[in-house]
Amino acid sequence: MVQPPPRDTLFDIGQVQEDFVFSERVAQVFDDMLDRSVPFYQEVIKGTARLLDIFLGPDDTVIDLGCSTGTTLLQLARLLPHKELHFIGIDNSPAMLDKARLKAEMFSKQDRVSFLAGDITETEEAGTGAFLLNYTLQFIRPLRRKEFIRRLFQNLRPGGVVILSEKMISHDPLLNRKYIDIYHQFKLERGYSELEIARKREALENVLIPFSMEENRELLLSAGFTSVEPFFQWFNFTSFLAIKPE
Ligand code: GEK
Repeated sequence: MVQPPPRDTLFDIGQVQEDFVFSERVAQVFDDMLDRSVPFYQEVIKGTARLLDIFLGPDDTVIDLGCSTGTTLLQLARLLPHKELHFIGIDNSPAMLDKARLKAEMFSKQDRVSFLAGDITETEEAGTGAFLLNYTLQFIRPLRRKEFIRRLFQNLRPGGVVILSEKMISHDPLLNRKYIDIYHQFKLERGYSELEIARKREALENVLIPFSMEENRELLLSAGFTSVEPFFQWFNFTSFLAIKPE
């Protein structure tokens, strides 16, 4: 029987006092953390599956950049068995990759899904069908983002796609504050305490640097993507589809 993931209490008992890092302790509770911290996480994966079903062909490769414990790729492999896609996850946290490999074995998906250690900003995989960049660009230094997105564009085959999901800021100060309040409420409703939320926000302060919708859109357009459209939005969380022209 599949056990539920261990509960995320990292910021409850003050286990994390320094800046946030993707450590062994974080990896252990990560699935529960994502489930309770990312609005409509599963819906975004299902939406991604619908889009990949349209834009990818048999034998295409899907690369998940910042794949963490592999949840997205394993779900996609389950949702798109007819496409015969190859799935590769890349992450630089060994603890996350250990969990991802274990889950791939548990769900008997190790033939289709592989996980590699590496820095995603150095990705070199010419002819890729799709790059997934879900809640990860926000951890890349802002000055490096333009070059990184350009590299992804170059490595995609014509007609290939990027899926970009991020927490975003609004340049309207009132809306920005209200969206953050609504997200705060979302986490309270999922069992996090005020103190846990405040501690995590502090730990992420210098680590997670969100861009606005416009800035993310501009990053994609300036790299050469032609169609750049949001396919999902929940207050300050947005997912984009960007298509490389044929
Ligand atoms: C999901 N996409 O389930 N190179 C490689 N990995 C990195 C780098 C880097 N430079 N920087 C950060 N990471 C996943 C969730 S989590 C989002 C992504 C979050 C990795 C880091 O180790 C972590 O596993 C992941 O990016 C970000 O949809 O924790 O909010």
